[in-house]
Amino acid sequence: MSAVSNLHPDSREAELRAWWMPFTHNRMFKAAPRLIASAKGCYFTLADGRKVFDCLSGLWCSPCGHSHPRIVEAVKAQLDTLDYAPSFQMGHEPAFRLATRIAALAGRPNDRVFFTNSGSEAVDTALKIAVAYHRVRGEASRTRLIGRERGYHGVGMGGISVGGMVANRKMFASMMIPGVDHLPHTYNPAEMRYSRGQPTWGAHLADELERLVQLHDASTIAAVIVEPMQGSTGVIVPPKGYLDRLREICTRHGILLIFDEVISGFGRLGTPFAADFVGVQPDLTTFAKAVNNATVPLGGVIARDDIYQAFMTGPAHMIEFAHGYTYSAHPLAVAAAHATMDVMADEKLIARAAELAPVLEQKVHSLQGEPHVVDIRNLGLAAGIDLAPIAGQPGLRAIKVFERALDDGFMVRFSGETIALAPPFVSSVAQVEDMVEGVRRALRAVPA
Ligand code: PXG
Repeated sequence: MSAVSNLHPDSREAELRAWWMPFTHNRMFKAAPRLIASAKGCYFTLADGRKVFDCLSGLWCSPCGHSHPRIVEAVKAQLDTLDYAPSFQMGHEPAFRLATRIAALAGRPNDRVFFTNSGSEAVDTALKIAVAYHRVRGEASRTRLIGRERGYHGVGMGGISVGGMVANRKMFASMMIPGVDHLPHTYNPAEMRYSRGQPTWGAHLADELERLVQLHDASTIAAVIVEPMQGSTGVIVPPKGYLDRLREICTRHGILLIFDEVISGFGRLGTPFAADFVGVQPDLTTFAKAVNNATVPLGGVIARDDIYQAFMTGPAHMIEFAHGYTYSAHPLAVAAAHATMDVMADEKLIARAAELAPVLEQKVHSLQGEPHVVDIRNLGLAAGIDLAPIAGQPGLRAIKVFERALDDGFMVRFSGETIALAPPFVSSVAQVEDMVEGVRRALRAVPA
């Protein structure tokens, strides 16, 4: 693919040299850079002036569309009032109000919210809350954490320990948290290929948790963490009844259940949280991304009130939980979150995601039978399309489809051999349909 760049070829190498880019093939990128110049609504404008449709809402994080005027205005106004406020031993009113709003949106008005700056920090915070919670209650032996194969929980040391993406883990084996187990992932193509929404097969895989309890004893296990819908690994949809069964086993054994809702939180499934979609409440919920349309980094953890209360012992002048970040509840991030929640409420964007979900489902499954396609999955306003690899060159097929689609005006996301789609909630029906047609053209254009 031709580069998308306004840099002069003679100076390009020097200009791109210093930034070691995240989760990017740096050499391939810098040889043919793809630069974004600006964004508005559902479109990015590339450095060469072309507009491309944002098929993944940024990285799952900008459901209201880019530079929404109300969010931009709120952040600008905040800058003129309070650019920064320390959150250790001091506080600012909008942050308290935001915590109240988030707990209310989650349908857990008595619960508590701890702010971080990213999903990775939210995950590590939730794991720390879980382990510390058992300790403050006098069950210090509960330290074991259970994640899931193919899980993505960010890149902190806790997150990669409970995560299940081998490429993110293998270099750091020596640094992993000891005492972590993994549940099997729930993807079984023979049983669920081309399922629409939640597959009916697979609830029994939750019983693997019971097996781990029998192996280690419940008195050693602090928490289980799962993404209700696995996003990064390629939109793996929870089988019907699976999360209910995890909940039941956790409750029976006093194990905390953590839902990592960094992707699914704030409307992606057409409900405020995935917990609402599946009708299963976790004890701790992580969130980030869409909470403030990704305008300023923000994440956090929602904790059951009694988890918070368990920490509130000892002398009142003692810090109950020795944890937090310089930028926890940063005023700009908080202002962006209030504006985002206002926009979502006033424009009924979560309901809009629910309305668009069947449009995406119908359309994306029409790709069955197109070249290279070996499976299609969907839930809410998200879909994953698995491609057959090019022999001996894993991952390259999806890159080729990505490049073709970008040339054609659609910025899709590829991860491994999966194309992921999660358009902004403000997309029109026609835009969702055009996006899938763009993928179809890209699939047909990539040689066998
Ligand atoms: N938990 C989950 C479930 C996530 O999806 C994180 C934690 C980490 O969040 P931060 O803010 O630290 O990146 C994530 C992040 C993709 C993609 O293309 C997904 C993520 C990030 C970047 C790309 O699927 N998820």
